[in-house]
Amino acid sequence: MRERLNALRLAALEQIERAGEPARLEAVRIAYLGKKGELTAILKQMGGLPAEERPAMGQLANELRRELEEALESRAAALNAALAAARLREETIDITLPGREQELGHRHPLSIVLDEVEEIFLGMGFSVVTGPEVEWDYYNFEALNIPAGHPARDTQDTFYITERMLLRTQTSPVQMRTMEQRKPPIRVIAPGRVYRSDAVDATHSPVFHQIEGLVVDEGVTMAELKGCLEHFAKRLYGEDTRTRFRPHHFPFTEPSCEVDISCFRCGGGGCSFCKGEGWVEILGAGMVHPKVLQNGGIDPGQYSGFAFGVGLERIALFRFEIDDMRLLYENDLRFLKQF
Ligand code: 2U9
Repeated sequence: MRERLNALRLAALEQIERAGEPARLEAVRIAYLGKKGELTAILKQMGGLPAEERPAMGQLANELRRELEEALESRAAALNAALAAARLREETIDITLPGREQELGHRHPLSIVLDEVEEIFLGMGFSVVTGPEVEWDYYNFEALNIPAGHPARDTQDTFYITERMLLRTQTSPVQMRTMEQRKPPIRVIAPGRVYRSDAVDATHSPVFHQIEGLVVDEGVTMAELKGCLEHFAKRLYGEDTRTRFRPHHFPFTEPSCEVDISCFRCGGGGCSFCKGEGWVEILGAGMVHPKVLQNGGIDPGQYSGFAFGVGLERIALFRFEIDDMRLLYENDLRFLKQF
């Protein structure tokens, strides 16, 4: 029995030392010390020994069990330490590496100009209103004094969805809806995307942005229109900017005008930008047509109003002296980073 115990000791210690992972080590423990393990089996045979040999063999077997338990424990500790060291090595962070630079984005030139324009009108007591881009023919045309057969309704100019539904060609339907919903005094601006069936070139795009304004109250005259838009032009282009109101025609306003400002490039002396004129056009405006007030549920006998429309792209091109509208839509970062 002494030889069997010795042979078992050598074999077990070697297997413990060779076990390269905790699961393998546990298998070795079960093979020797488990309920059906080899050492357990020997201990069970102890009863068959002559009585005088039993105490010495019993002591030997118990010492071997303790030795194997200790060997298993120290091997387990060594394996766990090696695993922990490997994980530490794997998860090491090199804090001496240079950091990755976070690029900070910024606003698009159109958003910059939109914010500026909104700020100017908010300062004059206007509030911002918005509405749907898919509109009824009624709000986009009919209510605005543009009846069936009017050239603006041509499918060459307008994207129709059905016979009665379209992509709005101006933000005016938002003001139409505002008049239906609110009583005067009304003082609103309506910024947003509008759609026209145009081919893309340096000054045209099938999608562009407008800001329209509407003021309705008792006793509103052309003088208020002029004062308001003069203030707007000076705030946007500088206090030295002069304005010029030229007669014009729009179906929804009467009288109507176009507003020019003194050229911001040459100060009005004439240059290639203003084609020698000294003036550049920035917006259209007029006194709201009585029929349009009526369509909005407002009595033109009691109230009057003025309205205006600004093309946001045009303002942005002037403001940043850009000569091609396509640059605003191409999302070329080399261009956009300049603002
Ligand atoms: C209501 C009544 C009147 C809005 C107006 C203009 C003049 C105008 C153009 C500017 C450049 C469009 O983007 S553009 O091509 N707009 O000249 N817009 S008056 O008049 C309204 C609007 C709504 C209820």
